[in-house]
Amino acid sequence: MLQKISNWDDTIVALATPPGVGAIGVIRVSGKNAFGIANELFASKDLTNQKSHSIHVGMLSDEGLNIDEVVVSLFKGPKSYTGEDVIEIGCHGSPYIQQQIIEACIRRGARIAKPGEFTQRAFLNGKLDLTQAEAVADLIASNTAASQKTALHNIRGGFSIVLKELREQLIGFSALIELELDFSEEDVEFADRAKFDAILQSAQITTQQLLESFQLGNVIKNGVSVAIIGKPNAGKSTLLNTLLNENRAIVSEIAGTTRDTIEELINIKGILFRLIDTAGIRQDSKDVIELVGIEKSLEKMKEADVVLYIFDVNEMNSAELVELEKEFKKSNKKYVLAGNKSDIAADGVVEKYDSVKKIFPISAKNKMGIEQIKDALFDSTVGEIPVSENVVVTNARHYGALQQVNQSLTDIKQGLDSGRASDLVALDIRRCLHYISEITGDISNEDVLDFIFSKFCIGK
Ligand SMILES: Nc1nc2c(ncn2[C@@H]2O[C@H](COP(=O)(O)OP(=O)(O)OP(=O)(O)O)[C@@H](O)[C@H]2O)c(=O)[nH]1
Ligand SMILES: [Mg+2]
Repeated sequence: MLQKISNWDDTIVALATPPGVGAIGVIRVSGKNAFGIANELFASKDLTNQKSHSIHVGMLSDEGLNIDEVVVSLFKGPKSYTGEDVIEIGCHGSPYIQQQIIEACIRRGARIAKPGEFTQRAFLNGKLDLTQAEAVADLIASNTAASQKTALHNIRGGFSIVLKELREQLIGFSALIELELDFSEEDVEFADRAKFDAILQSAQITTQQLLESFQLGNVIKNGVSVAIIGKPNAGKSTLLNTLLNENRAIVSEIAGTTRDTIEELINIKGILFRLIDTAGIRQDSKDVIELVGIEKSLEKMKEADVVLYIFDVNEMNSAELVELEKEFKKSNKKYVLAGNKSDIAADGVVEKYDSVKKIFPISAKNKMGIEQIKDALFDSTVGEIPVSENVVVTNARHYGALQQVNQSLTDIKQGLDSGRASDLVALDIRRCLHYISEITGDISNEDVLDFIFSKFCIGK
């Protein structure tokens, strides 16, 4: 494991809670001198004599001046988050008090932590592997039940365990091949090729399942983007407001009301959907601003994971609907068709479309058919992704490395099938192991690590 840290002897300090006024704030100190620094500021008792994992209430003061009454928690390394001695000072939630405490720590030799440095130290001290460390960032960023669940699973090493098994299989495999190489002069075959095949197959299945899970992982982490598209006055903004349950967008009977796109989030069955209300698309506009808006609508439609196409049932005709569907199919776009203003539709109007295409009759204004629209959005996107009960890959870096693992496995398999020399097969196995190690961080360069941890917030 990589063991390089710029200032290993440093003691770092940072506010671990969000900046600003709150009921309490927590300041974290980690490093060789954490206990010494805290002790100098804490007059009530000698903190260096206390048991690990204990908490102490008392006055924190600096150069004779009281700063705040605080709760100090002690964690002696290696049984701490970073693996070093860690002190957490719980103070009152005034930014002024927090600043004074941080400054007092700095005067006694600590320095401000870089973003993610606490977790980086935890990684470098072997407390977490890289996938677990990255899961810490994901957990902090989680905003739905699903993203919380996957991040927690990965912090507990869910993904690492699968990778470890894969690695062990390949190492066993590699050992046999290397052994064969050592005795190549004697033309012996130690490795049982049938067993090899079975191991390879199982490794390939695992890798492919992980790769497939990324589709779900991506949706869990980044949500689904939905472009609400339609002609002017179809009711796009009304539908956005109804889905959000608030008057977010301006609605009017004037065609061309929405000019700029509006984006808002809703949670459907634990997944975030990003709704994008757009300018109504029409061919004959002469208004320069509206034309820019229409251009934007088309762009959003292209980028979106799914298009929610809304039309006025009283103005649509079957031929147009057929044409529309063709367009979506041609561009391979997922879509949901909503026939709006069904509240003022004449009898039989809605039914007439059913022979053409499945549409969802709704009334955005009267909140009718809205649950069906939500279900349709979910089913057409998340619903089509195979649900994995196992580990879900949510990280693009992991996905990239897994693709390389998969490619190496294919190369190994081809090598074995075509009777390629064992030393060449051994090379492919090593390449495969290399990519697995890259995911867990057993092999990484410093730039990659700095990049990963710099995405954390300070204090984590
Ligand atoms: N009767 C009825 N009227 C509706 C319904 N939905 C929207 N409207 C009306 O249709 C008009 C246009 O609604 P908007 O939501 O502004 O339409 P839009 O598609 O956003 O229009 P642009 O922004 O101009 O492209 C408004 O007067 C709404 O009140 C509905 O379900 N039933
Ligand atoms: Mg609008």
